[in-house]
Amino acid sequence: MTDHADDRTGQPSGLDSEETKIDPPPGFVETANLSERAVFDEFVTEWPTCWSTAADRLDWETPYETILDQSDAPRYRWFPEGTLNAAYNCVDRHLETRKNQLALTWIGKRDEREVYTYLDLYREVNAAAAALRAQGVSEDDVVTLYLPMIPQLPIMMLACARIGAPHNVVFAGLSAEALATRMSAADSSLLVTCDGYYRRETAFNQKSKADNAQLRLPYELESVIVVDRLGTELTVHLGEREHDYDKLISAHRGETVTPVARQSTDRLFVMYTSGTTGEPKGVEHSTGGYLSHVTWTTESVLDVKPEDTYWCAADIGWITGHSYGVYGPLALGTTSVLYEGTPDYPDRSRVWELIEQYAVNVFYTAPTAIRSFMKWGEAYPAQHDLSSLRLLGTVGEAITPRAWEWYYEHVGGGECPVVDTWWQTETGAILLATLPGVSAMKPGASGPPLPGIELSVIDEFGEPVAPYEPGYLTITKPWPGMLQGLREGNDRYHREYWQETDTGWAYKTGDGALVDEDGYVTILGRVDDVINVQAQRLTTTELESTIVEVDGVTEAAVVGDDSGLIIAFVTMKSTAIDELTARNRIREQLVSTIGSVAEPERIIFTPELPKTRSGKIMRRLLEDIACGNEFGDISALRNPEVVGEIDSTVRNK
Ligand code: 6R9
Repeated sequence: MTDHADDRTGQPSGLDSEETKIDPPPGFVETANLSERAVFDEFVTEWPTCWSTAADRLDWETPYETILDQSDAPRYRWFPEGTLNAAYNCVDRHLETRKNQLALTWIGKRDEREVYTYLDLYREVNAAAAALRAQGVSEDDVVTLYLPMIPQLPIMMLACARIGAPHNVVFAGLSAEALATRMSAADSSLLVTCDGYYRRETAFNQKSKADNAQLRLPYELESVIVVDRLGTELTVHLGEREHDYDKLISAHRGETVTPVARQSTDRLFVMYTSGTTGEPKGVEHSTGGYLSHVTWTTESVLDVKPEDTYWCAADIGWITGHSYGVYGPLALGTTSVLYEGTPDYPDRSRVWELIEQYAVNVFYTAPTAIRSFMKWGEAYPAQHDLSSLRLLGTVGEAITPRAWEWYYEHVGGGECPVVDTWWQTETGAILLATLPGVSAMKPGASGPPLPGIELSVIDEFGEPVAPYEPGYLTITKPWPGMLQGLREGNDRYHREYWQETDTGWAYKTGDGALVDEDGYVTILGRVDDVINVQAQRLTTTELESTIVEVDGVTEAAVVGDDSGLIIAFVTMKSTAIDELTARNRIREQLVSTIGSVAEPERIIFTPELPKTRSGKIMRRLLEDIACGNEFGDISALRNPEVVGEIDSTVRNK
């Protein structure tokens, strides 16, 4: 493999494309699910009919007639007349051919193991669906799931899908306040949570967070179901409308619930993500379009086959865990690995040990994890037999060529394609990636758009920019996995995402990007002020407004460094508390208001924040300081003298 001129900066390149193209390994192409280049042409000439390829991977209760209804654009409706049930597609339809195959392999934090065959999953999902019904849940009621990575989470998601109740999964690490906001915004009065969960040796109390959230809600919950995760028996206090999950499910074991036929455009779930204004947005996903797109990409981009053991390392509380940890693999009838632990516990070999032990074929993770693996060193993967691996995936942020190559060589042994998949909570499924059996890979650039996806990189006036010029990434044709709307309504949906152009509607991704002459896209990061921390999108507004609640703090600016960690720059009143106390209070405030993911790596006190003439904090400059980069143009600064001061404070620590 060639060297990269940009490796010293660690920035993704995508520029020296010719030298860095890597063809798919021939051994891989031979068995790839998709290896015909013609697929690109078909999707162009037969768009949107071509998308029936994806929809036809599902079992429909009522067949669809129309592929795409554009009459109310940009509210697009995919496969509108069709009806189907997502749980039926992920569970029931596999019973005939593979009821004894493993659907889920769960590895708990304390090395517990649990496996579910498709038949086991069928029984559990039915019992859970019957239990939800008995709790009064009807079609279209939103059920909130506030659970860590335990089997009850996918079981409950599928149980909701079975009865047509959209789920609203809230990442278990988020705070009581975050849970309450997401529940009330979704108008959800049913909660499934657990007593607590382990992080390393420590047990965390989840139920008390759920209790606190309830106190903040403007209404009373109809029912709370509590999973016992900590002990052999549930010991937390249960209120009047609170139920022990095990007892509840046991009472319904053996019952079957007919899967509810849902309209293709009916909501399968809602998922909250950060918005530009700091208010979370409730992204709603459809049943038919979403599941079609997710299933097709799991097959053609991640190359998952029914007989595979596949491990998506993302938390289910994130969209990646929904699409590629639960729905995609189960719709294909494969074995999905669910891992509750962290990659360095009990030691730094953990991931490689599990891949070897379970003979994992396809592994999908995020650059932040790959960077940790690199830091720990190649000796760890080298100690394990990773020959079962066939394909590696990455998602969540840009991967540098150096990290890409490390993953390719030291994990994939130079024989597994690496797919750098770009997509968003809103897109539901992958939009940009190389097709591993067809296209060459370019380390540092995500792929070209998938067949059927069209994009345009534009300037601030909406004009397309030249190749290699940075601009705003927009998607110019609808796609089946696209969000169906926002809980906050049509106006916000329009405002946040859509722009009318001469050729129709363009979806604004909020990412900066550049495209090379082969159509490969290099993502340059968010254009709004959102930080990706541990795969959670947090807005700078949300973090900063929390910090300034601490007594004595006057102003705060928050950036992500090049490892995706939060660095907070804070100014204090001169007469205020000492720095150590302030530091502790800021940390406490962030953790209690937003959750442990919001804990900053560093808090830097500075007399002033760098501001533009219009008074906007120059976060990009702070980011450069935090990452140790060269500063760009600082001529727009009102107070350039603070730059050197902040920079030396950062470097002296
Ligand atoms: C799936 C997911 C979306 C944002 C997105 C972009 C960043 C995701 C990426 C990537 C560069 C990739 N992002 N994949 N950036 N290369 N392969 O991550 O959803 O949590 O909604 O985040 O993540 O900035 O706009 P979500």
